[in-house]
Amino acid sequence: MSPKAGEVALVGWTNVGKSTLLNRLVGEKLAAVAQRPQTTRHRIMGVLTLPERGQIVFVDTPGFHRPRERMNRAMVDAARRTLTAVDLAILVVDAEKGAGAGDAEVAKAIASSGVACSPNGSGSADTLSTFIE
Ligand SMILES: Nc1nc2c(ncn2[C@@H]2O[C@H](COP(=O)(O)OP(=O)(O)OP(=O)(O)O)[C@@H](O)[C@H]2O)c(=O)[nH]1
Ligand SMILES: [Mg+2]
Repeated sequence: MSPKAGEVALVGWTNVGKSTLLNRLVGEKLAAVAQRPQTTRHRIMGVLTLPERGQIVFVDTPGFHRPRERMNRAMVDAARRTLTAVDLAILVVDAEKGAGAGDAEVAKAIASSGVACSPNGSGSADTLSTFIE
């Protein structure tokens, strides 16, 4: 099989651990991680090379939240736009808090973008509905 490449977006509500996951996946501290929400303001890419198999470009995105300022609207828009430009979206959810209304909002955005989705990196696209209901 020839090597392949694909883009995978890490999307989710703010402060759920998307940037922490990006750093873990690529094994480098690329994205800033902080206790406060809205830490990531732009898309950040990290490349994972799997010898003989291909490359995965992970795209860390600003967290979804209820934007009040113009800059915050731009952050959420950047996350939404990313959904239209990748091969797969991973819906990142805070496992300690469990899924809530914010995660449902993100799940709806993913569903309406039409991109294939993997909630927390596992399961199939039809499990997205479990976050929305
Ligand atoms: N307990 C625990 N804390 C975590 C985990 N992953 C991330 N955190 C913490 O959660 C906080 C937010 O992590 P980030 O990775 O910055 O979250 P984010 O989703 O990128 O946040 P925004 O960019 O602001 O949307 C930080 O204090 C992290 O150390 C985890 O798996 N377990
Ligand atoms: Mg972040």
